[in-house]
Amino acid sequence: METTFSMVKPDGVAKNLIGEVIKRYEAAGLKVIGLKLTKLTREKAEELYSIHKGKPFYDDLVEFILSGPVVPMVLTGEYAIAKVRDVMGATDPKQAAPGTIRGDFAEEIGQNIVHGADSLESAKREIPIFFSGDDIIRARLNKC
Ligand code: IDP
Ligand code: MG
Repeated sequence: METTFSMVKPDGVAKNLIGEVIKRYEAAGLKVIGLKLTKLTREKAEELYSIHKGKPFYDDLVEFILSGPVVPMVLTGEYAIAKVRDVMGATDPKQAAPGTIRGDFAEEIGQNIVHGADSLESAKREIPIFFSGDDIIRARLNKC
């Protein structure tokens, strides 16, 4: 079992795709154990994307993620990290296969509907930016 982090980005929320994203994760066998609708602070946006600092698209990325509400979530299940990445599809929607979230709903790389941790290390770093231990433990206690 693995635990990972994903987030519906502002374009996904604006396009009413919150349910669609969650539906696809659940259909892939993943369990949602943490979930909220929130707006990022600049500090948290910069923390989430700190690994991209200095890249040409960094400023646009931070501005975009601050442009509207987001839906961060914690997911658990077998091979959760790889499953989330598979369900999301390739970073660039033009390369993303049909049947993936990005392949089906995104048009451009800067606005690609979802974020997903790319490794266990990333998940461990990203989850605490959005959720306290209590948020997730409470969900587990409820036998989610
Ligand atoms: P990922 O979201 O598939 O993990 P990353 O390489 O971690 O992709 O990049 C983070 C986000 O930055 C992407 O989801 C995408 O929105 C944006 N991004 C990545 N590469 C580019 C680029 O070359 N131009 C513009 N935006 C990019
Ligand atoms: Mg990434």
